[in-house]
Amino acid sequence: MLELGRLEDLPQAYRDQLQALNLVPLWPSLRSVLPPDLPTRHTRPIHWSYQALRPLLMQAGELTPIEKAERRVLVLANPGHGLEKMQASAAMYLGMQLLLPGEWAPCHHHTPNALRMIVEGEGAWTTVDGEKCPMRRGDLILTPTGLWHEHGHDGDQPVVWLDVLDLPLVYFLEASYHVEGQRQRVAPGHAERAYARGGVVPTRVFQRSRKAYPMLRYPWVDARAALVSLAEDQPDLEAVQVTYVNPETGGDAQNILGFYALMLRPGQTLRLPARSPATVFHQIEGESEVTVDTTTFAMDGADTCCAPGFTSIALRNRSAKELAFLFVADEAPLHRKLGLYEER
Ligand code: GTQ
Repeated sequence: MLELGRLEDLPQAYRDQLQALNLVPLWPSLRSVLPPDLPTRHTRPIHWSYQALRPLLMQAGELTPIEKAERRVLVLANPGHGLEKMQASAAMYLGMQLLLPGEWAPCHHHTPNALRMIVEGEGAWTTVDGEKCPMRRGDLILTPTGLWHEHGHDGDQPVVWLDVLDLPLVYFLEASYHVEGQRQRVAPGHAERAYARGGVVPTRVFQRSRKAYPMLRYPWVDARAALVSLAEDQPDLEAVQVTYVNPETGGDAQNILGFYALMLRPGQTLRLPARSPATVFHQIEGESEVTVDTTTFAMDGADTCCAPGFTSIALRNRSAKELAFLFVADEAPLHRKLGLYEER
């Protein structure tokens, strides 16, 4: 490879003249923006233990009333990006949100796409675009870009969920903002019922009534049953995995991030190819182990970890008897749309 000139090789007077005109020589920085063969990744393999963070989240409930927080969230920040950047990866933001009985997180919409993966508690709901979505463990609720959403809680125990947003990307694009609104009027209907059977979808006479995001809640009972059926139907299938899709198009549920549920048979190890997008894993049921290159994380219930892109990943079910279920989020839809997606 060519040895490129350094900034210090240039006369100071020349450098000063460049700076005064807002000009920068490329060659001293060329290798850092276009490194050989492998991109520079600030994302580090990081694990967040739910058992460790839960008491701090509950303490936030005592320290900060919902009126002073709007959204009471502890952000799962990747130190590789700097904690203050609140990024799990280049495009993914993760947060653990707490809502206490009787609380209400007011209605708003924003440009980043959000998703909730419910961690614990009963009786909470998110109303998205007028549809009241009950929140139960493992349920996935979409709040896509621009759709009104608010969270409420009629139960008697704290409710916690994992927020996954494409906020870092949208912020980087200088396109991130929110709009405050009024409490929504709830419309009848639960789209997950209308779309509960794969292969048959509601057919409208007037196509113009079609919604960009027809299904907003993906109940865990259905995703889990799909995984168990898939494993039974194909005993030799290695990757027992389903993708959360838009049931009208068959494409990814959201535009930027991809969402999947994965089942590991008792004792199973599953090796994934190194891929360009970063990936997040969240333990829904059972106990597993996630190895990212040479780093291994023990994943207990509700633990979350992330893997940078271009790393090889191995998933192992630590139990010889029980099934293990992981929720997976990645940046693959974004990489595909941009033509950057790679597997090695
Ligand atoms: O629940 O609407 O974690 O607006 C960050 C920003 C959650 C939310 C977050 C948000 C929300």
